Amino acid sequence: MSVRSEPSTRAIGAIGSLLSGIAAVCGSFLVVGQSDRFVGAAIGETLLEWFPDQVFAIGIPLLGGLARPLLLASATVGTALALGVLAWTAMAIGDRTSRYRIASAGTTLGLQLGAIGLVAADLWSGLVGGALGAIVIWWFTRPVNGTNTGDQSDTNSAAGSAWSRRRDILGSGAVIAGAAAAGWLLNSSGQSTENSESPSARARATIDDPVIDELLTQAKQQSFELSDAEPLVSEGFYQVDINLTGDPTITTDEWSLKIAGAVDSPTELSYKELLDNPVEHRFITLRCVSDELNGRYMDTALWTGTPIAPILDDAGVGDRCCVRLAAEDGYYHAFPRAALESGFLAWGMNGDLLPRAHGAPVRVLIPGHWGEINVKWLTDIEIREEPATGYWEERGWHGSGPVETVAKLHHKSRDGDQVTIGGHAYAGTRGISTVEVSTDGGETWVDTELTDPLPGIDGVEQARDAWRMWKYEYERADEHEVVVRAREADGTLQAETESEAFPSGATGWVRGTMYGRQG
Ligand SMILES: Nc1nc2c(c(=O)[nH]1)N[C@H]1C(S)=C(S)[C@@H](COP(=O)(O)O)O[C@H]1N2
Ligand SMILES: [Mo]
Repeated sequence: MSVRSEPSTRAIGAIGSLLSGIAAVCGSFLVVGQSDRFVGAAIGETLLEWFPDQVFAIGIPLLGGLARPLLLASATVGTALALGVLAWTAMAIGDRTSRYRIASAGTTLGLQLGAIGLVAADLWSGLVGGALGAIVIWWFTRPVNGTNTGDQSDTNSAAGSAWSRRRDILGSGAVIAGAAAAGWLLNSSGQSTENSESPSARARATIDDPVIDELLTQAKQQSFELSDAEPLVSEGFYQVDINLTGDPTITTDEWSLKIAGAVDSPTELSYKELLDNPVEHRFITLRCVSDELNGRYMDTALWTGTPIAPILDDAGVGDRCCVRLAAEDGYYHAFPRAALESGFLAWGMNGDLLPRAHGAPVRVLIPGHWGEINVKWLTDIEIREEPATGYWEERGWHGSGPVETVAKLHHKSRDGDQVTIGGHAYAGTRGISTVEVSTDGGETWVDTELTDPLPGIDGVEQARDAWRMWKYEYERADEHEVVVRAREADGTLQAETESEAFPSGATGWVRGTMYGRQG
């Protein structure tokens, strides 16, 4: 007697194949945990490859830090559904044969193993996933009306059938929960052993230098206190990178920087050797090219590291035109060598060792350029005779040049008629001289109050590549429009023409509505 003779075969088949798909995903998770060999993550990575603009230019500004977990979750759910469809197909194929259960379960195993194995490029991930998916199908293809219902067979075949299905569902649930729990346990213990050796665990490991404390204290004192704007040293530095399932973990012992390509003497520098170079602390602002005009993908930190130029000189890079940087996470970027010459190799951030999220153990910082060329987890510098393309350039962005000038309007508050507005202004190495505000829709403009420039190296010179804060206080009762614009050090006005962040960075003047006294 086949399952076909049951009244709700379709429903049972649907439930069974759905559970099979979920079990297969959990099986994959059981083996490889939350890594890039987990089938849900592999699909997520593929989606990211296919729709980078939707994810990075729309998703991240809209959803912030939730964008990537949501992408991973929906890719995982989608994968479970797709693997369920494969199991459903397998049941249909199996149905036409005499050895129904073996055929359906076997086909499920084959299809799911193949799909997971190919997508996640991992045999064991596929094998365990497919096996759990097949077990579920094995249960759901059990004939329940005949003599095969085992100890549950009774005179009332309908009741026996119902109980039997309930048992299948409970069994599948147990398989799913067991695999998920085991995967989670194995995964989290695996992570913690990794972390115990990683820079982030030794972490909060402070860099012992009183100069850092002085500089941070000074930045704090100089900051305007605006509740909706970061102080001069950001408390929550933004994070943008291509990694869906976790950032690279490289220990300082494992790490080295290779300088190769068109150089006189290819060099490999260990972490210890790098730290033997002269140490500097620099305030540097980073801004992502995908940052919206008034977005929050712009932040400042006090970075500890060493200038890169002497290191390049030692390797003998001559006057080659171009460089390509590569990182542990597979990210790469290419740009003119001249820009790299002014760069900085950072291993510290705000007095701590560089956090994992920001590129531990070492990242590069290129003054005045968009965030994307500030390669994190840097491992390779290739000096080239010819230009190359970068990860984002291959996906349509133009973010390897200098930043656009911007004045943001992040803070708006009112106390009766007393209005306070403020934010940050940044123009890369061109520097900011003034920020102007109009409260009449652009008719008339007034200068705002600016924070002193952050100190530069040696505590004298001002930081060349850091933002300033602006603030304007005035009296006004009604709702009105505010427009803000910055001037660079040489007086050049921030561009008024409006353009979207994609592909080469947002431009225009930030406008906002200041609410009136009655709300
Ligand atoms: N290795 C690596 N470096 C990277 C990226 C990345 O995905 N991988 N993203 C870049 C982008 S687009 C930006 S805006 C900055 C962000 O640096 P943050 O995360 O420290 O703010 O890092 C850049 N460096
Ligand atoms: Mo970016």
